[in-house]
Amino acid sequence: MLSVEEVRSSLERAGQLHVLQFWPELSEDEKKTFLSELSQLDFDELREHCRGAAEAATRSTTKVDQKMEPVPLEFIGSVVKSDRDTINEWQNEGYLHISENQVAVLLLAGGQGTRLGVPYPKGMFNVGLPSSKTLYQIQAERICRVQQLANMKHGSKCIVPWYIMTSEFTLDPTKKFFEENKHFGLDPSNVVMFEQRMIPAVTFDGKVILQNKGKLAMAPDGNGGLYRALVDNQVLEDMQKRGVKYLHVYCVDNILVKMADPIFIGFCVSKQADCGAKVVQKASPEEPVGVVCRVDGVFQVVEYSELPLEAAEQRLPGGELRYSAGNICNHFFTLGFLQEVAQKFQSQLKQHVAVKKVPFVDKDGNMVNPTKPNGIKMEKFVFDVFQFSRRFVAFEVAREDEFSPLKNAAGAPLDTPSSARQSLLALHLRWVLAAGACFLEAPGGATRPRVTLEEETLVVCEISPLVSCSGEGLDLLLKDKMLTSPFLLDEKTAKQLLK
Ligand code: UD2
Repeated sequence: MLSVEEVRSSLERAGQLHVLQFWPELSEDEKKTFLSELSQLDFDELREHCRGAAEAATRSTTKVDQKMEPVPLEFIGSVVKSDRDTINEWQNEGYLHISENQVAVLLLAGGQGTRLGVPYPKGMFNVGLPSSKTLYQIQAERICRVQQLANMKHGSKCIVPWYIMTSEFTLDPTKKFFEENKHFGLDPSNVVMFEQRMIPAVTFDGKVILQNKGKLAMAPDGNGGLYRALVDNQVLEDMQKRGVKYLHVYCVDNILVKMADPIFIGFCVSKQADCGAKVVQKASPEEPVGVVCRVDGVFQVVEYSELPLEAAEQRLPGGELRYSAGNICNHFFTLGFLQEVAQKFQSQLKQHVAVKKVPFVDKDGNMVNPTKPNGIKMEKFVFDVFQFSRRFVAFEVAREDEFSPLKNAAGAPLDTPSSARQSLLALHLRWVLAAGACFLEAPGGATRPRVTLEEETLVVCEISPLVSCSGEGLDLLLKDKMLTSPFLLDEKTAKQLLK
């Protein structure tokens, strides 16, 4: 740890001496904690960061829309438009790589989940399914199942390691939650948590913001902080040691996320891609998803916060949105590509500017909760490495099967706990009906032979990922069965049905 004198002179050189304004007022314990926080800063980097943030605040945003073009069709694969044989080929290829321990999943879970507004990591959220499972448990069980399916197909005993990027906000509670839940049946040595960096929020004139008298206002450096965190924590070395070749990277809040999706992996590998992104058709011009497109001929995602509304609203003669390839934060990378990014490009990633309301202590020592934006948070985005790809592919999937994010608290119009729960229940109901079962008694009491898909919001039907993670195998269990709502198919019920 540095001495306070060393910190003082470094801060002075970085133009940030105000950080120690309240030092004499701090208790011994507070001084110790603050000094330890400050000692970890790289002061040259801090100076650059503050300078860059202040400059970014004055810079007018460069207009991307004139340079944008949609992704040419030949770069988009589609699970929606492909025939069953082609999908099976991709799936078989994916399972082969999984069975050979070449596939890992990587969860981006360092965000603060501000919009959802719960004081714990989003992955611990329970959306109110009959099973009460949290997002983390659902994801863990999907990993178990995908391993099991690969083993059944190939007689292997494979492992899909789960890398979880956390931040200062989420690491401890996430670790504790996994321990308390015995890693949901996974071997703890195959669940690797690592931490991304935090960076200070800065005023418009380039001064670090004090959250209180003895603490900087820090925020995670965006999900593009992944690449630096991979280097900081030697995660790529761990992957290499395990023989991992392909990574499926995803964001924590999509309740429908497929883990190590064999079809997506198989598609990307068969196209010899080093980098890929799943997309869904954007639902509306305003939907808060980035669009996968080309800018100046280079593949990129233009984030929703940076896409001018006029561009988002453009339509083709048939009425479809011109920029319709909605990013769902679900990406494929080869390990080789990530190694190259880590070595050559990681430090060149673009810094995006987010202007935010950052609570702070003013120069008179008063705590202020600003009513209008007062600070800048700089963030990197995970998809900003697409531009370095040698072969990029996009893969279109069906929204109702694969995308329903939990972003907002109950009461918001979209992407809430109830919309996430309903999307999962509706998907499971579709699987059950496709497997040849029917619901005997429709809710409301009437006895009718089957429920129609239009009634799906009334039927509660949940399938444990440990029994089926994409609808597979349900015909064996459920064909011609008469079910009643609520129906929860877990491993125990599955065993009984097989008797
Ligand atoms: C993300 C995508 C957006 C779209 C949307 C779909 C980015 C930059 N944007 O937007 O294009 O696909 O998701 O739901 O990917 N995270 C970290 N560290 C951070 C910040 C975020 O790990 O410093 C994680 C976060 O925990 C979450 C994921 O990144 O799992 C996405 O973050 P978000 O929910 O803030 O992103 P959003 O909805 O603005």
